[in-house]
Amino acid sequence: MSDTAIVITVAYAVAVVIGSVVSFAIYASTRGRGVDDVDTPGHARRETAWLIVMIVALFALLMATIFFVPYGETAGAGKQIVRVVGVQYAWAQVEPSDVVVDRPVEFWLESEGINGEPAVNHGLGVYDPDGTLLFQAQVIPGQVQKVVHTFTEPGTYEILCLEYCGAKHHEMRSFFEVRGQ
Ligand SMILES: [Cu+2]
Repeated sequence: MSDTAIVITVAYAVAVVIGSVVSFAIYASTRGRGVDDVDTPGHARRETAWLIVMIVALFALLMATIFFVPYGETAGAGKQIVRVVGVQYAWAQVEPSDVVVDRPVEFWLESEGINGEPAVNHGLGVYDPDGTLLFQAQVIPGQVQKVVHTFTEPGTYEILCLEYCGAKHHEMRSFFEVRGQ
């Protein structure tokens, strides 16, 4: 089992336990009570307190994690830059078409319109020589999307389009080489 699968399984199990406990607590607290017995002002105060707790907790979670999102990331010094341009229907440019292992690669992704066709959304999907998807990123007209990846194995890697972009979407197939140091 991969680390990701373990994390997801544990998180899901914890969520199920918490959900069950909360559901049971709600059920138990309402059993055998009439409408007139409900302490409405008390509930309103608790609801407000809970709202404040949730806002503070979610804001703390946002601040603790937002700086770790992979998009817009720069690969730092010694990086290799590969410019990729998606058109209907090809990866018109993948330059340079070879990189070396163990040094971060910063992909600069752009979408362009050619031959009177509009620039449209594409999805860059990079596959290793065994055909396993390594990562993906949206390619969006009018902006340069950046995504960083460090390759560890030499070989021929494949780029496919993962966003349906029109009739010949399936023809968007390109390759690049990852060389040893
Ligand atoms: Cu496509």
